[in-house]
Amino acid sequence: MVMKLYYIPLTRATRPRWLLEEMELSYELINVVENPHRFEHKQRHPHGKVPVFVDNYVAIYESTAICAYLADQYPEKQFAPSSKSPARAYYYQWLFYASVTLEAPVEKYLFQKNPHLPESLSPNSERQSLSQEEILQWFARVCQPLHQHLNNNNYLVENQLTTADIVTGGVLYWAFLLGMMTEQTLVKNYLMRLMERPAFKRVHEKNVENLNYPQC
Ligand SMILES: N[C@@H](CCC(=O)N[C@@H](CS)C(=O)NCC(=O)O)C(=O)O
Repeated sequence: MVMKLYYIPLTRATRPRWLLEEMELSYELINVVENPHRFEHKQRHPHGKVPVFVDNYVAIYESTAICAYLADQYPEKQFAPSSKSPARAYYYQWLFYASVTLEAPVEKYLFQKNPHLPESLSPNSERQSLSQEEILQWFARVCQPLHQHLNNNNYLVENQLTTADIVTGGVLYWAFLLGMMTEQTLVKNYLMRLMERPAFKRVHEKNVENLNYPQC
């Protein structure tokens, strides 16, 4: 069975897709937006969201979990340090840092800048709890550890590309599209290097809808 990725362009689903492209694996991309029976998708994801990944063994959701699973399934591709190595601890640290700590202000900013997004995605009362300035300060704070690390390193773990960079790059790309990255020079340079990667370009060039804004 060919692996399947249920997808919407410029959502968090681009992260596992980017990893699949980096790993040069073959997969079927199923654009959920184009699916006239989108309600069927609720059988795959409890909230009808993307990404969802299906192979012979699993049918899972959560973009970071999918990326971590893929890295472990294909150890020969070397997208994760071996499970017993100390590097693995740092790999986990950055994977979780990206999807929990770094992403929080980016998502907050996205909803604040787009009041038209449905209330079902984020309650309106929540959206105005911080000003844009306060969210940008929050983002600058959570970028600090990355900034420090990137002072001496090109990548997050053992100075080579891992899944932690893909997930972090995916979050930073959203921040970049939202215009949040103004002062974080080293972090921005890191993102620019990631965006130069052919696999990243393939994912975004094949973006037929020509979107240039995160989709939530
Ligand atoms: N934490 C989840 C978030 C999933 C999520 O919120 N997906 C959004 C796109 S980024 C979605 O499917 N939105 C469409 C909808 O809710 O109808 C992940 O990382 O996979």
